[in-house]
Amino acid sequence: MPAPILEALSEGVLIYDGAMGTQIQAADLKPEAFILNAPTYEHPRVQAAAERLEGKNLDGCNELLNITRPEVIEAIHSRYFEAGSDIVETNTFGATSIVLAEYQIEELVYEISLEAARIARRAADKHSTTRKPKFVVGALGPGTKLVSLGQTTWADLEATYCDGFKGLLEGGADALLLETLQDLLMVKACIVGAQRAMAETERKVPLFVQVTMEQTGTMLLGTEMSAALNMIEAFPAVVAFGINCATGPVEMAPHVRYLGQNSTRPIAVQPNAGLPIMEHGQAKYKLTPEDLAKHHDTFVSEFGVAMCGGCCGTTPAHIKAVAQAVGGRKHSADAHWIKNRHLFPGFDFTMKTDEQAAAQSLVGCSSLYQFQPYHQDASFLIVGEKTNANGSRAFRDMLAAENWEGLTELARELEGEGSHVLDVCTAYVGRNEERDMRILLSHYNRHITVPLMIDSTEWPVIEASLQTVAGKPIVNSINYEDGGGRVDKVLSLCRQYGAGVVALTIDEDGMAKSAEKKVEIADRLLKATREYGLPDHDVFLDCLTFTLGSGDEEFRESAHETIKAIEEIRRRHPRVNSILGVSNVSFGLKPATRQILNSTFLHYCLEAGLTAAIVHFSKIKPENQIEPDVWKIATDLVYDRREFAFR
Ligand code: THG
Repeated sequence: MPAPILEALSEGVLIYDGAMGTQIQAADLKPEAFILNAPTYEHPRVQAAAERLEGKNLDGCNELLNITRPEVIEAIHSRYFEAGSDIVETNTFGATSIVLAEYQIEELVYEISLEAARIARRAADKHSTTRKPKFVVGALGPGTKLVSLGQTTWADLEATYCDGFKGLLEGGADALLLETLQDLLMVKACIVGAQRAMAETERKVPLFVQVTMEQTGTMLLGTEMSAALNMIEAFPAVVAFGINCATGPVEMAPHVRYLGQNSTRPIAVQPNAGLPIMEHGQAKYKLTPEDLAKHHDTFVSEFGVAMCGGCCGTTPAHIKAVAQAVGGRKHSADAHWIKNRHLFPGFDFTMKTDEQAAAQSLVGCSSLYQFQPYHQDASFLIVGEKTNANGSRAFRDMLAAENWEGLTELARELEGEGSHVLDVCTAYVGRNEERDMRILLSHYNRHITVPLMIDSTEWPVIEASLQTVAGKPIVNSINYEDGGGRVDKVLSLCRQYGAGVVALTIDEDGMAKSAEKKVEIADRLLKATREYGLPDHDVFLDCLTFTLGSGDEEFRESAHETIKAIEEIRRRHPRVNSILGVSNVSFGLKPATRQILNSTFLHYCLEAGLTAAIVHFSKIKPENQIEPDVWKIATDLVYDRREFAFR
């Protein structure tokens, strides 16, 4: 059974409310409203805070009004319902410990959220009819600190958003909303916090996410909409996605169009009443109700927007106009999410069939800044190999010296050479891999624009890494060496934090040598990734290759076996990606020889259907830059044709 709010959403366009802050100001409250004073509060922690604060005025803390002036907040919700809102947001924009600490009441997150949800619930129940139910969305804002800039931590965010959402859930919210979000790393921490709140309260409701696009056309830290959407779609719990605040509908239009063309989830849009105009030192919002309604009309009919509302400067009059224009309208048939709706009955995104995954327009990964498609026209997904403690002396030396700036510079160089993704590994004997990953990735998160591949076999390192990089990374890697325990652990991390995964053809007997064995393990790995609901396109099968440089008789066929396996896997699982650490093929040979063998081997792997490769890209040469006789020798070596002599 889909949640009631989703059932209503499936019928047609739903109307959100407008601004809360301006309505509170208009209520012309006396200073006492911002003082916790009565010793009669239901909650012991609120009573204790009242005593401790000794009548201190917490002017500006609108969330406090949920405790001190519930009737004022309820009246505002009621005015929005009367204007035509189907949904109101709880008065909890700043109900997190980070914001409430500014008023020395950081311990009241839960109580404030609980009361806020109860207030909105009362208003919703009073205005509901069987034909037209009204809904409460428990909404938390971004707070005042940016985790990607190190101003707060993942753990603090996850904990306080979990707390706030628990109050909202227990107070009766029909759905949860994260709104006005500015930092993709924060988005992830808050989504994880929301899911924890649902698990701990045993109340599962839909989760909605809305980001804020600044006038510059990106999120505050420079994130493009494509990166935000790509990351969000990796979280099955997020049922609707959209934007609110910062600008009016005119400035939002390009983003709304983008979502209409690319989002598989219903779209929500809550613009400000235009850009603010300063008058006597005060921001004034001038967009009229009729104009807001006109823009929403376009958004709904042309871009398939499913939930319409307003943010700063919008009033019940705005909502009334919007509700009259688009309330209950059937969804436009052209929107991407509508075209694919049959794939998501009840808007349930939890298990992805391959068909559902194929509906996704944004197949790829992302950084804090950018979306990176896995499929590169006329090329392959180039994964830079040098940001690896085992793969580069320069990297290792700088890691040992804790030269984070130098390590960042090295990553920038790889980016400049054309790498689409960087493989990052800090596993180095005698050092703390997890600590090094945390520090390094917090630098890369901010300063590197391409997405990252987290190269580690230890799940605690992987989890710490997933809590440090924004966007949607790729985890490198899983295998069946230990029989499957680690596969399960790491796949559940990929699902929880939203990541793609590299899967190696290694099992209890070690690294697969023959093509048959590689294909067999690949099938087993794919069975697991599908069980965890990872779409096929987020899986990179790695058929692995041994070095041809040892001269060992046993390994002469190994490159050819790898090529055959790549071909067969491509045939069997066309949507799955494949990847190789190409340089492994030439370990032990001289640098000049390695370049040639790596280039030749990569060439044949790509012909066989390889879609991604971990390489030192500037050292890869195309066939036409290698002497034909040298190319032939390298080819003979790759395919183990025995007439050559190779030194
Ligand atoms: N599959 C997956 N991940 C992988 C590998 C793989 N990660 C690690 C590795 N293999 C791929 N990365 C590298 C990185 C560097 C080298 C080889 C593979 C390399 N480095 C030079 C050397 O060791 O001689 C060092 C050069 C220098 O010091 O600068 O060859 O197969 N999924």
